[in-house]
Formats: sequence, C-alpha cells, structure tokens
Amino acid sequence: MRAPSYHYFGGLLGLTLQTHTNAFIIPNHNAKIANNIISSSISLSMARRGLETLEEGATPLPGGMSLYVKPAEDGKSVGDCPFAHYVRMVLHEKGLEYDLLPTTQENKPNWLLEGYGGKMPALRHRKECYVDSDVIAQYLDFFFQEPNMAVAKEDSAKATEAVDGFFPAMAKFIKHSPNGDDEDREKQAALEEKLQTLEEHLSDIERTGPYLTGDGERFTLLDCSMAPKLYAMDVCLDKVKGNPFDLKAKYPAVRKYMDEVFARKSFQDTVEYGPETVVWGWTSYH
Ligand SMILES: N[C@@H](CCC(=O)N[C@@H](CS)C(=O)NCC(=O)O)C(=O)O
Repeated sequence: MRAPSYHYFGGLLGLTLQTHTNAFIIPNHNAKIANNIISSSISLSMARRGLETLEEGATPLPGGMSLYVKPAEDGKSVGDCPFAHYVRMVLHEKGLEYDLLPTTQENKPNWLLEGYGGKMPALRHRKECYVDSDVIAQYLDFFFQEPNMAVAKEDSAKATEAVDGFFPAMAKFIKHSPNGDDEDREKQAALEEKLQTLEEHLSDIERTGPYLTGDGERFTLLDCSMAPKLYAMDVCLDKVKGNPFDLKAKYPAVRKYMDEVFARKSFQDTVEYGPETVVWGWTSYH
C-alpha cells in the first residue's frame, strides 16, 4: 500500500488544516479545525510559499467536486443554510464547477455520516472531503487562487472586530419568540450593538471601496461569509420579527453594504432558495 502523503497548508502559524490522499480511510481528520476565517487566511497566505516544495501531484485540480448541502422543506431543492451559501459564493467567484447535492439525513452517504459526522456543507473533491464552511473556503482559496480572496494579514484585526459575534446575536434574536417581550428586546439590543459596530467599521472615512476588509476595494472570503448571514437577517427582520427597527435609517452603511453584496453575481446566482425557505429554515425545528 502506498505510504500516505500529507500536505499541510497553513502550518507555519499553527493552522492544522491538512489533507490526506486517503481521506476516506482515516476519517474526520479535518473535523477539529476551528480556526476562524481570518486567522486561517493569514496562516494560509504565509504558507503559500511552502507549497512549491511539495511533492508533485499534491496540488488538487479543478473538477470532480460535489457539495452536500441542507435541503429545503421538499427535501430536494437547496435549503437556506448560510454556510453552504458562503461556500457556493466562493465556488462561483472562482468559476469552479460542482454538483450541488441537497441531502437529507436519510440520504447522506455512509462515508459522510461515518467519516465526517454527517456534517454539511461538505465538499467532496474527488477522494478528499472537507467540512466546515471556513475550512472549505480556505481550501478553495488556497488551491484555486484566481481570484485571491484571502483577507490580508494587516486587515484581519479590524475586520474581525467588525463582524465578531454578529451571527450568534442575530440567530438568538431571530429565533426568539414571542416578539416584543423583555427577552426579545434584550436580544434585539444585542444584535443592534453588533450592527452598530459594523456600521462604524463601514463608515470609516479612510475606506474607498464597498467591501469589508482593508480599504474595502477587494471582495474577500469574509464578504462571502457575511452576505448570506445578512440576507437571512434581512428576510427574517421583515417576515419573522415584524420590522422591529428601521435598518436603513439606523444603519445606512450596513444597508448599503448589504445591497452591494446582494447585487453581486455570485450572490444572485446562488440565492435561489429565496425568502420563503429562509423563513421556513428559521422558524421550524428540523
Ligand atoms: N459551522 C458549520 C455550520 C454548518 C451548519 O450549521 N449547517 C446546517 C444548516 S445551516 C446543516 O447543514 N444542517 C443539516 C444537516 O446537518 O443535516 C459550518 O460553518 O459549516
């Protein structure tokens, strides 16, 4: 049997993401990776130079990709998962072809259940499989570099601060019921605190472009990660929470940013699940 061939990316700064040619035999090797997108971007960009010394054939080629994602209510069409949407935006931006496989618990392949805890989104790329949206996005950006979507090292701290805690705050507020009770108001205040932080970041006068990191000129993985989450918030503030505050009036820079990223082709072409599925996803237990 051929000796296992590992290649590491991001090892220089402690990122432990690795691939293995027999990924399905040694299961779940990437399940413990919990680095956030920004710190791993830094590690990966630092590690890029190391790739040149790797054994021939270690760099994966495009093609043979399948993305397993949460389905919608019908069990067949694409569900509302913002993490899957994030990965699809990255695939789209990079012009990578893939089979999109909305997959119910019952239809999950055994290798996914046994080797990767059935987690989705899961990107299978020939014999490799990756779970966790940040890990998948890092993998794609590392090996398919056009366009480079990594967050620049010097921009990471500010960008982290701007989005830190947004999604959990949003999820807690959207999921809370009934609307308008004391707890709901507390959760709304927590979300609005995060929106205010984002507003201040996006309103920085030194920024020249619309996107999240650095001067805002470059569309990065962080924009792909945030766009679907903001979309879910946008839909649910209206259709689940009854518009408890005027987003456009209170957070104009956030609204502008949302409109900008929602207009992007990689978003438009991957948002086919639409508001109804978002409402279903956020209001039902499944
Ligand atoms: N931290 C994970 C979260 C993924 C996640 O929560 N996925 C959910 C939907 S949003 C899912 O696919 N659930 C269906 C299932 O696991 O069968 C990531 O970033 O990939």
